[in-house]
Amino acid sequence: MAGLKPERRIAHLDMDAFFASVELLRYPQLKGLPMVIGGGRRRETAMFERLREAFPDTDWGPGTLDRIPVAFFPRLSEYAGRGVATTATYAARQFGVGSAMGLMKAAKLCPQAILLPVDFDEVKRLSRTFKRVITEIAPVMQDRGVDEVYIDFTEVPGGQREGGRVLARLIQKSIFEATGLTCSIGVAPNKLLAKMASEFNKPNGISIVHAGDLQRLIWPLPCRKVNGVGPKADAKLQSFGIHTIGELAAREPDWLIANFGKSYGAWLHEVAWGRDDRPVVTESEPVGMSRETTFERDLHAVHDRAELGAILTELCEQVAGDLQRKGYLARTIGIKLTYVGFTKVTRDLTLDEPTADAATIRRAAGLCLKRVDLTRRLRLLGVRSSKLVKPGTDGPAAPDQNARHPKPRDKAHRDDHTDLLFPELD
Ligand code: DCP
Ligand code: MG
Repeated sequence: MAGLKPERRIAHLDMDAFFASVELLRYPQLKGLPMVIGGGRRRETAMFERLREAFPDTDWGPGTLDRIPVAFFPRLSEYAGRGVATTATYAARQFGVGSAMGLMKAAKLCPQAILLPVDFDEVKRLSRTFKRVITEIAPVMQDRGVDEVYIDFTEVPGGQREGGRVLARLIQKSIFEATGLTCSIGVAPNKLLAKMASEFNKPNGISIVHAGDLQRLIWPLPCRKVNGVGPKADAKLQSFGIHTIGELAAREPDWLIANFGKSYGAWLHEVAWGRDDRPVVTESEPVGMSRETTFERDLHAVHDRAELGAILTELCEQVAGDLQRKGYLARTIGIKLTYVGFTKVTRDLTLDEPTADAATIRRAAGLCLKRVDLTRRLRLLGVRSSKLVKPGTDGPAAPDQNARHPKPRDKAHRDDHTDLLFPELD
């Protein structure tokens, strides 16, 4: 079989109830109980005060966490405020509690659930640990956030056995040994299908998908399961009577393009047929370089024009410097704004020629700024370069994996206030 290319096997690994599982390592006596993670400051202080009162002879501290009686933990029913759940254990999910749900609403569904805040430091530490375990076994890994990664199994010794199941099992076992945490893994011909497959057997599951399984395993799923079909696109699909991926696959590409635009429509057709050739991009290849700054006081495009202009120029110079130092040119330049009230907007622009020149980046960033509302006060401004190329090579150094699939862009529109800020661009 020499010379034959091995079948592409891509895994998506996602930790199970990650933030909650991190707390269970510290408090193993809570295993199996409904627990919700969310809310503000750490509430364990109150718990320790009550413990010391009830058991003054015990030295309650970091070494005795696993001995705290369950009755002493804070409950969801005691919560008052506007916080939301970041996650819930599977026992709590049975009551209908889930991510992004208001804690007061969650309390109605499952008042007895234990409520703990997120320990970000611990979450980050364990995130680094499980990713290191993976790269020691399978080096081509792409970070997708704190609790998920893509892994290319194709060239890993044993990565093809049982469609990837053997390697997936080894990774699960190694992560569990190193951290005590469980995860779920989907292995498929590409990232798109792997991402869906990792959800099939949660928690602590492995799912293997082959190209021939499309009809049986993927087509019955709702369109929303496709990473890149958001609530808006889903609502529009539903309005056409398209509920499942199979129904999407049945539509003509021309019809999809006519109704969803050239790039998104074409993409919808491809994903419905399970097609996706995006590579797994490792950390060493940057997808973009960006700089941003949060202002010391909120700024206004008109009243603080000079200051904002100077900040933008400086950010562009920093991005240009980063690109030059690392030896890249960027084809796309974008900006990011956060308004007072935390609404965020981004705009980008693809250049005819890739660049690392500060003035060119500044001009492009200025054009992007013309496409946003500048009547509102700003908290943060950022400049991002992406679609990087190494000079002397044709292709992209790394396609922009962070950007979701192309979606219809907002129409550029003129805004007179930006002209005040960037008169030189006219
Ligand atoms: N998270 C968050 N806010 C959300 C969703 C998630 O802060 N709206 C955090 C908490 C999760 C972590 O990100 O623990 C990972 O998100 P997942 O969607 O993977 O959810 P879980 O890992 O908690 O659960 P699952 O077992 O379904 O993956
Ligand atoms: Mg998860």
